[in-house]
Amino acid sequence: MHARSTISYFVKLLVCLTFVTYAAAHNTPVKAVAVLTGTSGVSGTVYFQQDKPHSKVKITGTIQGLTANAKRGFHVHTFGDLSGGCNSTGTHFNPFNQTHGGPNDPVRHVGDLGNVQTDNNGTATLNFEDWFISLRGHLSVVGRGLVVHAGTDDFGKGGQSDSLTTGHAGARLACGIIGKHKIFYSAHKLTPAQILYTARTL
Ligand SMILES: [Cu+2]
Ligand SMILES: [Zn+2]
Repeated sequence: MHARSTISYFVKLLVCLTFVTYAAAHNTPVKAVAVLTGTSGVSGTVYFQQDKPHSKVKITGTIQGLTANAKRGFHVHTFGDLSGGCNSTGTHFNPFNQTHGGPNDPVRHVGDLGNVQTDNNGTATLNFEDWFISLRGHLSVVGRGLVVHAGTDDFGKGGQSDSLTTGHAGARLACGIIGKHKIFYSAHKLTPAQILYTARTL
C-alpha cells in the first residue's frame, strides 16, 4: 500500500469514527415519563421527548379527573420527592431565580409549562412543545416533580399575592416524578472511547 493511500485510508477512518461518535451523542432522542397520582381522583401519564441536545422538548399524554372545560396549572417542580405527597416537590423549578410567568413569556421559571386544557369529561390531552426545559445536562428535569393544580395559572398577571411565585394556581391535585423512559442508542457497536465520549455528551 502506498503511503498516500494509507494516509487517505486513516483520514477516512477518522472522519467516519468521528461522525459515528457525534451522531451517537447528538442524534439520540431522550425520553422521560411521569405518572401522576393524587388523593382527589386526578391521574395521568405524561411523556417527554427531546430529540437532540438543545432542541425543544415534546410533551404528550393525558390527565383525567379534572374539572370539565377548564385550564389547570401545570408545572415542573424542583424535587422528585413525593414522601409528603405533592407538597414535598417544592416550588416551581427555577434555577435562574426568575419570577413566575407563562410558557411563552421570556421571563418565567424553567418549570412554568402553563395550563392544560380539559374537555367535557375533565380530561386534558397534552400535545405541545417547550424550549425552556431539557432532559439532558445538569438542569435536566428528569428526577424532578410534575404537578397539576386545582386552579388556573394566571402567568403572573393576576395581581394576587402569589401570582408572581405560583401563578395563583391553587392546590396540588396530582403529581409524579419525571423518570427516565428510554434512550434509543445507535445500533452501531461503539468503541470504549466512543462510549466514554457519548456518556459525557448526552
Ligand atoms: Cu405547580
Ligand atoms: Zn412558576
